[in-house]
Amino acid sequence: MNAPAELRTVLAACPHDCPDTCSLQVSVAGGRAVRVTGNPGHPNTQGVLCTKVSRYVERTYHPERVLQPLRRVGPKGEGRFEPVSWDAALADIAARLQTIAARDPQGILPYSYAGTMGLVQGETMAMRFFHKLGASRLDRTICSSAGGEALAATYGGKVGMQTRFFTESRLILIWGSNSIASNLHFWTLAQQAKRDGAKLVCIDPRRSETAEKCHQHIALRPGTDGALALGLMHQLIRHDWLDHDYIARHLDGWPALRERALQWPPERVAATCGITADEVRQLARDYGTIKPAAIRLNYGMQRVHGGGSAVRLAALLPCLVGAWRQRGGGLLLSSSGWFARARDDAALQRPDLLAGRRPRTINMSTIGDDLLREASPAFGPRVQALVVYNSNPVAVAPEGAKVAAGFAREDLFTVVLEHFLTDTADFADYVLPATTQLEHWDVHGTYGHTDVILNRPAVAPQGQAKSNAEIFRLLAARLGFDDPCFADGDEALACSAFSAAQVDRERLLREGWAPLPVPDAPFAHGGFHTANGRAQADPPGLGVADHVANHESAERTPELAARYPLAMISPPARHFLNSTFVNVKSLRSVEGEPIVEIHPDDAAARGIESGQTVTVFNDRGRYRCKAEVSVRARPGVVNGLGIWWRKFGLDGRNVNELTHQRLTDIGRGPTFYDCLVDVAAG
Ligand SMILES: Nc1nc2c(c(=O)[nH]1)N[C@H]1C(S)=C(S)[C@@H](COP(=O)(O)OP(=O)(O)OC[C@H]3O[C@@H](n4cnc5c(=O)[nH]c(N)nc54)[C@H](O)[C@@H]3O)O[C@H]1N2
Ligand SMILES: Nc1nc2c(c(=O)[nH]1)N[C@H]1C(S)=C(S)[C@@H](COP(=O)(O)OP(=O)(O)OC[C@H]3O[C@@H](n4cnc5c(=O)[nH]c(N)nc54)[C@H](O)[C@@H]3O)O[C@H]1N2
Ligand code: SF4
Ligand SMILES: [Mo]
Repeated sequence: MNAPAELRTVLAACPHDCPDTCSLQVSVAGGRAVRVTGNPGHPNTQGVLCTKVSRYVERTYHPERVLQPLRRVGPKGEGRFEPVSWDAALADIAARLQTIAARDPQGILPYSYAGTMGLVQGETMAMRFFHKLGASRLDRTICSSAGGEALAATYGGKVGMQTRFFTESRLILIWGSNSIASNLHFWTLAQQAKRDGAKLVCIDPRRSETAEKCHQHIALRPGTDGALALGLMHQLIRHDWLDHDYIARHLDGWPALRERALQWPPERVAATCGITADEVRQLARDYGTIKPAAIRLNYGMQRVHGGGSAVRLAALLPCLVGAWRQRGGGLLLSSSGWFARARDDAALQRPDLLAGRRPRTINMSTIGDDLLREASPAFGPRVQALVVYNSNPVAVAPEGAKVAAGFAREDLFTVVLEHFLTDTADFADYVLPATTQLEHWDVHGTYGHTDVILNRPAVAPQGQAKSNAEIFRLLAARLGFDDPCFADGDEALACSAFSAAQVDRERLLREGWAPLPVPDAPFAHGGFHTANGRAQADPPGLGVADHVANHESAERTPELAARYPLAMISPPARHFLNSTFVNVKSLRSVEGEPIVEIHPDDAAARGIESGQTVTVFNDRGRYRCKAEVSVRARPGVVNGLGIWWRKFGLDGRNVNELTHQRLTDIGRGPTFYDCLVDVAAG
């Protein structure tokens, strides 16, 4: 009998697009990862991981992992491939890209998002490569640009209160966030505050897992948060629950905003939001009188036409009551701005390699239309080559039928760096096997706390997998790019990405994490990151509005609303991470099948029962799934939980078959939750 292999522990980082960015402990025996657990030494992680990432070992050694380069043999979309050598794949890819680049490199488009949030395997070597090439640039808007730009315009950056002090809050508004599913470690802190007497209020059209555990749930109509924020301001003014001193010292543009807020009495807000006037009054009273009051805003509320304005208005509330004065008060949407200040993106991504060229920019949220667009003077050349990494656009981008049609173009050359044959990889000319987080170096900032987390490789790359950075280095070499920056290795990049002045690198290497120097109550005395240090109620050039009606709504498109009377939102399912993990059996079996939640009244009117197959449809398409008749849905709103792979759907489609490509008022973001549909049995 062999002696049991010695168990080794490697400190790593959760790579996923989640505000918690946990510090991981990977147990390794005999060169194989056997377990991933939370690092008890990292305060935010507290030794606990979510169910999904506890399964990371299963995902890494999944029998369907792509472990060698693949070349397409069948029609696009069918996912039939033959193995090829790295040498053959790289030579052909380089030749094809070179041919396109010789005519106009803007015919080449990178497509990536946050499959990993690591700096090294994210946009460092990849950006250098595409900058040197002069490829089209990608506007990475698919998740957070509406809220992010609104927040930055208001406060000068994506900054806010420190997560750990939510334990000291006495009122927490959880606004547009299903924290139990998507921000678990924050939820732990909110629970602690609750035990200490805090009141928790959830503002969300869906009765989510989180909403049902809060003291109060305000189930407003999707896309009406701006009106609610104005209604709260109205009451703060009327009852004089304002911190006049804080406003005078630290807020610009209050007089005009005050006038606008006065147009929003509780009755008007109630009618717009589909809630009661008493709910508005009570919420305002709580917010105006309980201290410290904290808002956990999340991106769920900005996936609608007016998402930017709504975030801007909600974000101003803490200034009005002076909530920033205490460390348990204020607001957190994203903390990523603290990290941006602690690194030099120009040094990492090297935009200087553009050498004066100014390639066009394509918005990732309109990839469906843009892949189908012909060359024109306004658009530039047709997109002729796509290089996809860290993203699964065929499943996650809006108006899926158009996205799939674009990817199916015979004249499009598509390379996908992936772990699995996703919906997107099925359309690739080449699939290149990428390493997972257990197999490469990386370093992570985050958007939900303020610690840098290091990821050391725990095991060797599986099969022939290579890290994204290594793949771009190899492609750079094939294209003859010999700038010294293409020789930088993954480990060196990871260790030097954050400035030594801000991050204790020794500690990072030793403990796997290191904090950024962020004050406990960063804006107690103002000092926002705007040019003049004051918060901006009406940032110049932003075109901010009051409540902005949804693109698809009774207010804006009454004819459409008559035909499609139900609003559909499609928030994430708890056991998936966007479309990641959908192919991990143990997690898929918990989620069961793709479902749409529908309120009992709406179901009864359509003769629909729980468990029945239904068709959700609008002018863009139809999507079949199982109905779940449930008060998780409010009347008039259905919840199509995402994001399933199309190929696991009942009819080879997913919820994005129904969403559209119109954008947000601020930040050019997608409007996934601004979508009218109807549902029929069968
Ligand atoms: N388990 C899990 N965790 C995740 C993800 C995942 O897919 N699964 N995704 C990750 C990603 S990419 C992100 S960006 C983050 C944050 O992702 P978010 O999109 O913020 O996701 P949620 O926390 O689910 O919050 C969305 C909540 O907003 C609600 N909502 C929808 N429309 C509206 C509206 O108009 N107003 C208001 N007030 N609420 C609305 C939804 O019902 C849902 O409960 O989570 C990350 N964490
Ligand atoms: N209807 C609807 N659509 C949505 C949303 C919604 O709420 N509703 N949410 C939107 C949001 S918030 C987001 S952020 C987007 C997310 O969209 P994406 O960023 O595309 O996220 P994922 O679907 O998780 O796909 C990430 C892919 O990256 C791969 N990957 C992970 N690590 C690596 C790596 O190291 N190397 C390589 N090469 N690949 C890797 C994974 O295998 C996975 O297939 O979806 C959006 N789409
Ligand atoms: S997905 Fe989020 S909660 Fe889960 S391990 Fe990763 S960072 Fe932690
Ligand atoms: Mo996201």
